[in-house]
Amino acid sequence: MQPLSTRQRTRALTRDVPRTIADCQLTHVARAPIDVEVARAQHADYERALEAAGCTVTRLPELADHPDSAFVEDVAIVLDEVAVLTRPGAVSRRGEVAHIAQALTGYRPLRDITGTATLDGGDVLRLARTLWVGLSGRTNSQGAIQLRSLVTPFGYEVRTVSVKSALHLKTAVTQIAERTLLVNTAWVDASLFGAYDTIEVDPSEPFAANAVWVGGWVVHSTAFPRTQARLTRAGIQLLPVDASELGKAEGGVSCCSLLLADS
Ligand code: CIR
Repeated sequence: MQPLSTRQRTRALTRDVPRTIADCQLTHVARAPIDVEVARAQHADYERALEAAGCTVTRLPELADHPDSAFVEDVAIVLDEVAVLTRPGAVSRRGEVAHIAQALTGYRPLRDITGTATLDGGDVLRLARTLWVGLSGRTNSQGAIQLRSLVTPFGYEVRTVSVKSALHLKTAVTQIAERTLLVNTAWVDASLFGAYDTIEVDPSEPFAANAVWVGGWVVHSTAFPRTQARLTRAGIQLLPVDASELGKAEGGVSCCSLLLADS
């Protein structure tokens, strides 16, 4: 791992957990009571893990009218050259977009997904200059087509992948090292990512494929010890966090931040 001083800084945008989080969208998870204070404490630990990985964390203010607003990953795709504001598949989440636009102004030029296209950031996995877009219950093919037209001028390729049984593509696969992906092969066809090595989640931990790779570290939920043992054996440096309370809102670790390479 490079020493911190020679690495490019990464800014992580997070948003305070709203007091209304119990009213969140749920698709594959049964509703259970959520303790807002516990969720906030875990969210703060997550921010500390990002800082330990070398990020500068900027926490955006609470949006009490938007129960899912801590899941900032879904409302923008931030690249070095541009930020694409999404049009979330869940109607209840569309009001979050104007707020993230405000937060991103000044960091990147902004573009929009419009019309009947839908796109959730959790469905966009960037691997080098390729954006893999999961076609899911939240993201439609028009969303992928619009994203392609917005990012092609910057030299990105957009490829689509079908997502089965998972909320988002990044529920099923995330990058955990330069050439390595963490994947649940029951939910996504890993052979598509041929050039990458893969580590499969432990079969008893289907939700374990979601991780944040930043600064040479992997932030990953302690709910998945068997998968973490696999990662440790593979030499992956983990920053484990308890994300169980936000997990009740169907949030993984990646969805709680937007990472921006600071220039
Ligand atoms: C939702 O259903 O939209 C939220 N309750 C959870 C969003 C999780 N986002 C993500 O994994 N990227």
